[in-house]
This record gives sequence, C-alpha cells and structure tokens, in this order.
Amino acid sequence: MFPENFLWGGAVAANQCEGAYNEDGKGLSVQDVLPHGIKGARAEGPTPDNMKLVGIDFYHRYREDLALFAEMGFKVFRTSIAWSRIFPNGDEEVPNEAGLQFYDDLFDECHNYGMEPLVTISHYETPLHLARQYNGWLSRKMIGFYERYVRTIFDRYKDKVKYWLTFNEINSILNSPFMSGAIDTPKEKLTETQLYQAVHHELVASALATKIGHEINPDFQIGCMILSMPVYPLSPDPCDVIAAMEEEHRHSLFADVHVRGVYPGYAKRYFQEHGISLEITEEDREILKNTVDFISFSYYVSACATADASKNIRGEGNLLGGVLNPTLKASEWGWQIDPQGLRIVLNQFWDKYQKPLFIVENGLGAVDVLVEEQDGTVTVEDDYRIAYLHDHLLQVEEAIEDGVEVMGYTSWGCIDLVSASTAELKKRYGFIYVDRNDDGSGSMERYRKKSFYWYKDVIASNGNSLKDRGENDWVI
Ligand code: BGP
Repeated sequence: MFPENFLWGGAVAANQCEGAYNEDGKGLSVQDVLPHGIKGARAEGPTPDNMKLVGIDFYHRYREDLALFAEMGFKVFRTSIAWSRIFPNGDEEVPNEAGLQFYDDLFDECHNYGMEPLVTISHYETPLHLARQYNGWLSRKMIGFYERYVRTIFDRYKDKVKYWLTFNEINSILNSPFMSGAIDTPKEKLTETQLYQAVHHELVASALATKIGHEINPDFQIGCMILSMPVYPLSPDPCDVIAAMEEEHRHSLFADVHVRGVYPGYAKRYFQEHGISLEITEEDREILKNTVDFISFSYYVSACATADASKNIRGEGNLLGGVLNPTLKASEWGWQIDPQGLRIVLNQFWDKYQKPLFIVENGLGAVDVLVEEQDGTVTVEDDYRIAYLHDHLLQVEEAIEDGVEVMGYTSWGCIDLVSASTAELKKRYGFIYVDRNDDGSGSMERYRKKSFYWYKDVIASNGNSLKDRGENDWVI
C-alpha cells in the first residue's frame, strides 16, 4: 500500500518547457547552444532549429498547465529554476528581479492548487557565460557563483518551497560534461583528473547548498538527485559480476558522498590506480559533512555489464547506456524497459543508506498520434504509456512492501516537452499532449491524453486503482 501522505505528481525542467529564452532579462544557458541534444554539434549561439528556445511556451502558459496538473490531483510539481533567469551571466553580484518574480508567481500558483513545489536548483541549464568564461565546473570559482545563486533563491522562496534538489542527475557529468557540467573543453580532450575535479567541485557546492539551506530554513528538505541505473552481470561469471559492480561504483560514488559526507574506499582506489590527483582542501572535507535529507533519483533503464569484450554490445539509455540485456524489450528510442529494475534500485538505495527516497523521474518517451473521438474530443490513445507507468508503479508498491521508505513519485514530462538527449518534441512523455512539432509548427493547444484520466484515478485512489489490471505484455 502507498502511504497516506505519498507525494504523487509530475516533473519538468525549465529549459525543456519554458521557452522565452531571451525574455525578461534571461541570459543564455548551455541549452541555447545545443539544438540537437547531447549528440549533435554545439552551436555558437541560439539557432532557429533549437526547439528549446520556445519549448512548449510554459513561461506564458503555466497557469493553464498547472490547472491541468491540479485536475489530475497532483500533490507535488517538480520543476527547475533556470539559473540564467536569476543571474543571466552567472557571475553578477545582483540578481535579475524579473526572473525572481516569475518563480514567485509560479510557486504561488502551485500553492493555490495545494501543490507542493519540488525545485531542482540546477537542471542542465547553467548560464552559458560560465561555460565560456570559466569552463564550467572545472573551475573552483563555480562554487562561489552557485553559492550566491542558492542563497538568493533560498532567501526569496523560503516560505514557498520546502523540497529542493541540488543538481539534476549529478553523475551525468561523467558522460555529458558540457550539458551537465558546463565544461566547454570537448569531452575527448578532458583528462580524468579534470573530470573528477569538476565532480568534486559540484559535490562541495551541493553540500554547501545543503548547509546554507538548513541555516535559512531548518524545515527545508534538501536532496541529491542521481541518475539511477541498476547494472546486472550479463552472465553468472564472477568476472561479469565484478564488471557490474565496478560500473555501479562509477555512479554510487555520488550518492555515497552526499549521504555519508566522505569519499568511499573504492573511489580512492580508482583515483590512485588511474593517476587521478584531486585538489581537496580541509575546508572542502568539512563542507562535505553536510549530508542530504533524502535521496532522489531518475529511473528509466537498467543495463548489463560484462568483462568479455566480444559481448560488449551497447544500447541507448538516459545519457549513460550500457550493455544490452537480451531479456528486455525497448522503447522506440532504444531505452530498455525494466519495471522490476525500479524495485531493485529502491531496495539498493534503502539497504545502503536508510534515507527516504523520492522517484523524481520515470516515464516513457514515445511517438503519439492525436485522434478525434466520436464525441469530438481530441486525445491520444496512449495505452503503451499507461502500461509502462502501471508496471513501474506496481514495482514501487512492491518496494514499499519490502520496507523501503518512498516519499513520492513524479513522472517525467507530465506535459509533453523537448527531449534532453535529442532535443526532439516528438519524443513525448506527457499526460497532456502539446500541439507543437519539431519543425516549429503547431497551435500549442493542450489536449488530455487517455493516460491523463488513468493517472487521475491512480492519484485519487492513492494507487489502489493499479490493482484493477495485471502486469502488461508490452504493446510498443
Ligand atoms: C533525464 C533528464 C531529463 C529528461 C529525461 C528524459 O536524463 O533529467 O531532463 O529529459 O532524462 O530524457 P530524454 O528527454 O532525453 O528522453
């Protein structure tokens, strides 16, 4: 059974939905030069083919969208603050009042509907100037810029926002150093020492935010946000089991530092054996002791690992990817679908840390087709999405039965938005269809999909309606 106070809701990020990329004093962010997502070339500046510049125009239409979320019964709404609305270049002394006002209005509107905002402080949208001028998180100066930004927003919204996440999918910097860490140096030219130094700066900044937040309002609940991906050994060969463990270690280091306040032994060993020498000051070590209140994570895919190079057949998946699992089906974008992986990941986090867990992203990106029903209603018959979410939520319930403490669930892209990895709008996740296409055409009208009504029932029944159907065979 889901607990009484379970926080049901949905999640978006500013850069993927707001648009208005240059309005009311907003500066450019790294997203404004990524017209084709992480794999495409970086542009010099904003280009007309960049779907994020307009997004789904959430900046101007958020009232209408929040009303739809409220109609589904959301208890929580996760979004991010676009850093470059508050500090357009990132290194100014004084924040941009118009940017601050926008989020005041947005959070007020959430509360008008009894929805708790859950705010990501930095979600792949670092001010571009910080990338170009300082090389992003490679520079220690970033800690100071981030500190100024978090102090500003914590002070401003201390009575409106209780739940905060310091960095979206903080471990994704290992794979996407520009989008995730604003590091301008091309990935292939970065040394491991540089990359892990940037990681260290982010970890210190995250712990500093936790410290400052608790000083400003002791009721704040501040969490880390990890891209989770359980890694299974491809075979029972112990060499594959070790390969899986080592792949997991690359990522579990981030949660370990956030929860325990020190680097784990396996990380120290990795640094030593790979000639990685980091600048870690005594003050850094003190700051890292400010540990998080809860762990939040995204979950889309699991992966396999093998020590056998000839079997190392890699697939796509949420920025990371891994060795393909022969037992699983995949989405149209090649992301393997594994509902039980969510139960596994919940149990792993809980067994290790005994900290409350929040699933802040999960969902299916798919091509949707608008249809007109006999009564004239325009909708999408997205049974595939319902099947995906249904099966994942059943696994959340299983984990709760296992004794795991789960605070809530916010499905990703509760309204269609622009994809982070491919910058497409046709990769849709929403309960709400947005009439906008990748060529920029469309009316921006919003339509309730079939999943909209399904999720509304799930929330209204606190998950009990999930039992009305069994596990699904995949229809996608
Ligand atoms: C996560 C990001 C989100 C989101 C999601 C889906 O990695 O935190 O920003 O976009 O993945 O990925 P995509 O948009 O690439 O389908």
